[in-house]
Amino acid sequence: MKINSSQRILAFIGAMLTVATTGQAATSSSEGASKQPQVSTVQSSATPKPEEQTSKNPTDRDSRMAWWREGRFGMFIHWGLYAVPAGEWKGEKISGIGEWIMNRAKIPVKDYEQFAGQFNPTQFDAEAWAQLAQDAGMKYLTITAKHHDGFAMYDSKVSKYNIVEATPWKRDPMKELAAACAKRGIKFSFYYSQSLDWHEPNGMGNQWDFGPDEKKDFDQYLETKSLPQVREILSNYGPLGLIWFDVPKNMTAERAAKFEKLVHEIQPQCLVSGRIGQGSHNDYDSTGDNSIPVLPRAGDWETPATLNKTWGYKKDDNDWKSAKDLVFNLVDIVSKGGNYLLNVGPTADGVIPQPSQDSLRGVGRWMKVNSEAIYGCGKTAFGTEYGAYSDTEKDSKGKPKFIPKPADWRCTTKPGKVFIHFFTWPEGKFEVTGIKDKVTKAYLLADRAQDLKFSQTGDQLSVSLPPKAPDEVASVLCLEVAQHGGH
Ligand code: FHN
Repeated sequence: MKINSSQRILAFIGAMLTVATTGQAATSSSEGASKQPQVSTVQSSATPKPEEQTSKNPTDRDSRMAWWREGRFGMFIHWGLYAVPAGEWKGEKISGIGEWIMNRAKIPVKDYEQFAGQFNPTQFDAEAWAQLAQDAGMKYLTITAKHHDGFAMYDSKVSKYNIVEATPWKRDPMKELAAACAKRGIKFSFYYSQSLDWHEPNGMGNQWDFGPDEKKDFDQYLETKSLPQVREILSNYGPLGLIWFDVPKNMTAERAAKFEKLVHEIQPQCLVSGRIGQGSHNDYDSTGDNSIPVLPRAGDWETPATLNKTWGYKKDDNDWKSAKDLVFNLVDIVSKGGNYLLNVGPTADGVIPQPSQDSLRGVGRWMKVNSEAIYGCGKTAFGTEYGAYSDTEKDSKGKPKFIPKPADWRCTTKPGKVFIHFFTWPEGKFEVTGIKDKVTKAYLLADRAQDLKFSQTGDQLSVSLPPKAPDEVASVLCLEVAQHGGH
């Protein structure tokens, strides 16, 4: 196969690519989304293009976005009544992602409501959850205030269908979690499903109890539940990092603008995630679920991703990603200019499954040594490491096919430093072409005291490496450069 230089990857940087990544730890594109027949879950058409994003006052946006761009790594938590059935209804295993069980099994509202009476998470420990996020090196935490099932996981005065009024537990976990995050400098944030609400006659999505969505008074739903609940979560839990809206079915630009206005009226610093609705109302873009662009991408964006196959807890889903997979994904995403929002799905007892904890702590051990090459880092200084588009082969849509290279290494950058993350340890030396700046020093983050020999001729660099990789997950080479204009 031949790669035409005109189709070299840099020409494609910034393209809206949401094809699954090709590396060793690649996750399938929109694996959850594909199991949800009724709604489109990839919002690329509804989210602004990067140039639209930056058309808002850039200084203002830059200052609001600063913590998010610095953090790069966040915890997503899907926790709700769906953790009670945990993937099973009337003795049958229900396929698909756990938090969609009400929809997938067409459970009537009256039956689903019964799960509230069984939800008693006596083992919930806000400190332990926030500590896990901190141990993993995560800088923000986003938890479901209300998912599509319509159940508020906080003390809501707008709807009695909430964790304080409808469960035997009677506690508001969000107050405790907000405090535990604040204590650790983790930005606390809420997920809120603004459009789908299977509990309400005028919310989108429940056509088995309430008939076709087209016949519903959707604005009545927005005005009486969705907007008032968003007002509550913005008013009662201190400063929020962001609100993560999701699945903007029927969210016209006019409707989305109401949500954006409300957020900024109450908390001007709070960010708005990518899936709010049509028009330019968000601060950053969200890729499809578990979808990592194949190449670097312009603008601010984030990949939301699962640790197994589900978001909400499902007792039979044990397809856990390893710490090595997760580190690869984190590095891969940061090297392309994005953030990684990684999900845990606690049980109805209030426990984050042990395999999730183990993998996240594995990431944390790697971060202890190497986080300098993640926090505040930008895109690769190269671009050739990913592969390139073929000028002869076409994909199923007739577009040039992307031909990936083996995911041996990735690169992240920050002013004055270029980091090379090795997933396959090179024998003896690492050679690369395309380095723009003069390298002044080279060392491994795992052994900072030991300077490595290197030679540079123009944009070609060769660095001598020890025979054995210092870290079996990923070893990071730091190149200090005299000047770096790569990001
Ligand atoms: O339908 C939801 C799904 O349950 C989950 O919350 C994910 C997380 O990104 N978002 C939607 C699907 O894209």
